[in-house]
Amino acid sequence: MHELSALPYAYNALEPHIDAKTMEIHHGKHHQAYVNNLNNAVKGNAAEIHTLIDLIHNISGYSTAIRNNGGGHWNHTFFWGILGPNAGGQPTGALMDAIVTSFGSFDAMKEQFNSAATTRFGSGWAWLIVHDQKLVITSTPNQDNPLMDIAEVKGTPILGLDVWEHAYYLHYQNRRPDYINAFWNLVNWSAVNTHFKEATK
Ligand code: MN3
Repeated sequence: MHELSALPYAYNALEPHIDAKTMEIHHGKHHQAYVNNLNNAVKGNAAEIHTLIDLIHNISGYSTAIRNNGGGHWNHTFFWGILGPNAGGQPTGALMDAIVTSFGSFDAMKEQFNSAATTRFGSGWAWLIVHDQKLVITSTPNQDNPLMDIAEVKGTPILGLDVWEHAYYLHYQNRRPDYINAFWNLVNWSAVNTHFKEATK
């Protein structure tokens, strides 16, 4: 049985960048629906005994419902974890060094990430991933992610941004670039650094 975890902060904790109503609907309705639909999709078949991460890694072997809802569950759990109040700024240490090595500067990485997030047509995600011990920016459609065996660019996500309209439409309407800029004020670099260490050890 897959379960929705409580948010690690209050619904209004990310204001003014992401409003409380958006967070309440995003976590309590959208994420909950991915969890419920995933449970329904695995019920009584071979997928039922597997962990979420096992399903994700071998997603080509499962149904579209498991791909969409398993991806939705994994992606949102990851996303809540790399956001936080009193966050933003820049990373330090080995992560900052890796960003400079891979992109030239922190701002150049941001620019490339923003471009991936802005140009992802329709619904999907932008990612900063570890790929062959290097940092790479990519994006995926729908609820796919770079851990999936079907991903065009595979790797381990250390930062991700949900660019589905449900993530920003109440407050930003059609202004996806404003939402993307606001996102940088919420990045919990300490959590991103933990993912980076895990992915490069
Ligand atoms: Mn979402």
